[in-house]
Amino acid sequence: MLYQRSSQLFAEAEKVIPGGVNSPVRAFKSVGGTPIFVKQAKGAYLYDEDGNRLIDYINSWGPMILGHAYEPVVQAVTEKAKLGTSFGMPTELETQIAALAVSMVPNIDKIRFVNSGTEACMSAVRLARGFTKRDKIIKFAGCYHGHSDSFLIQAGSGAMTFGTPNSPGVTAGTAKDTLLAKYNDLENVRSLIEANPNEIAAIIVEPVAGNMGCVPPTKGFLEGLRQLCSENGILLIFDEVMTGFRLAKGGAQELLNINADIVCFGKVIGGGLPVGAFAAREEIMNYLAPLGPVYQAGTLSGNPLAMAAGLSMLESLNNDAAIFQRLEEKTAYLEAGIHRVLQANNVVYTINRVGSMISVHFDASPVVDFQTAAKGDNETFKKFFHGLLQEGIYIAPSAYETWFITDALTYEDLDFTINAIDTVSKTL
Ligand code: KE4
Repeated sequence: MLYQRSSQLFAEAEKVIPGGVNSPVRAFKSVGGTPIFVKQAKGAYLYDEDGNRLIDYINSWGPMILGHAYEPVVQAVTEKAKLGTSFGMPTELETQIAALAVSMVPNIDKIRFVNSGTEACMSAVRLARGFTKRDKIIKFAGCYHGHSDSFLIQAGSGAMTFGTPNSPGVTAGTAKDTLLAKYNDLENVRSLIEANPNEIAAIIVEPVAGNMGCVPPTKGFLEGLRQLCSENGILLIFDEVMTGFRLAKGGAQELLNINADIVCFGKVIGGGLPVGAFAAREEIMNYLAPLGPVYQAGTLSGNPLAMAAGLSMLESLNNDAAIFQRLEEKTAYLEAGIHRVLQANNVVYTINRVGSMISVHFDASPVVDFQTAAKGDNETFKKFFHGLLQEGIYIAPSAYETWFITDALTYEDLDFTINAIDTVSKTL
C-alpha cells in the first residue's frame, strides 16, 4: 500500500490545521506514520487518496453501522438539502425523529438534540446539577464523554492515547467538582459517595466502555451503580454515544436491563451527520429551557439535514428486526477467527467484546479498567496496526479505541480480515 498522496495532503493540512487534523486521534500520533486521507467510502470500504481500498473497522468511530454512503440516508439528506439547509426554527422532522427515538429507547419521555456527543454529555451534566442542586459528578478513569472541561480529568480516548490525562486549560475550580473512580470498582464509588454526602449530582458512565478499548461492565457493576444512585439521590447518566442504537434498538439500557436517569447519544443517531442528544423522563427534561431554569441552546441543533440523516438511520434500524442479531453473529465470527489465528501464532493477547464493539489488547491479563488497559504492549499494537494497514484493513490508530462492526461487512470480508491478522501476527 502506498500513501504518497496522503502524505502530501497531510503536509498541506499541517500548515493550516493544528496537527493537520480536526480531531487528535486521527493524527496517528500513537501508532506513528501519517494519517490516511479518504477520498470516498461505500459500504464496508474506504477508498483513500492513493487509490487503496481499505476494509473499515472504525466506521467514523461508530456512526456507519449500516455501512458508508447508506442509500436511504444519502437519499434523505440529498432531498432535504434542496428544501433548505438550516432555519433556526422548529421543523416537523425534529418531532418525527424525537418520537421515534423515544419509542425505541426505554425510560425516556423526551429528548433534546444537539450537535455532538460532547454537547450531549456536557448538557446532561448541567441538567443533572440543576435538577439535584448539587455540584459534584463522578466519572470513571478511562471513560471519555467528550472534551467538555468537566470530563478532561484522566479521560480515555484521545487524551489517554496522548498520555495527558489532565488537559491544560481545565481549571482547578472545574476539576474539583469531578471525582474520579475506577471502572468496575463499586467499593471505590461507594467510598466517594460517603466522602461527599449530598454533594454528588450524577454519576456518568459508559455502560459498555469503548475508550479504553472495549471494556464490558463486570457482573453487578451497573446494577450497583443504579442502587447507589437511587439510595443517595444521585442521577445515573448513561453515556450511550457509542452504545446507543448499536448494542440493541434500545441501546445498553435494553441489552443490560438497567434503567438510567439520563441517556446521552451521538454517532449512530446522526447517521453520519453531526448529531448528539440527551434524554430522560419528563420530570427531568422539563427542567430545560425554555420550560425550566437549566439553560442549553444551539444554532444548528435539530438541523434539517442532520435530522433527515438521523431519522433515516433510526427508521432503518427500527424496521430491521434482525440487524442486531446479524451484527452479533458477524462480530462473534470475527472474534473466533482472531482467537484462532493469534493462538496459532503464540501471540500474547486478550479480546474484549460486547455485541458489535470489539478490541484486541496485547497483554495476557484481563482488561477491566484504565490501569489494565494501559498495560497493553503499544509497540506490538503499532506493528499490528501498520501490518493490517498494509493488508488493506483499517482499525483504530490507537490501542485505546474500540472497533465498530458494520452490517455492510460480508463473511468474505471477515475471512479476508482474519487471514490478514494471521499474516500480520506472524510478524509480531
Ligand atoms: P463527540 O463530541 O466526539 O461527538 O462525542 C464525544 C464522545 C462522548 N462519549 C463517548 C462514549 C465517546 O466515545 C465520544 C467520542 N468518541 C471518540 C472515539 N473514541 C470520537 C473520536 C474522536 O475524538 O475523534
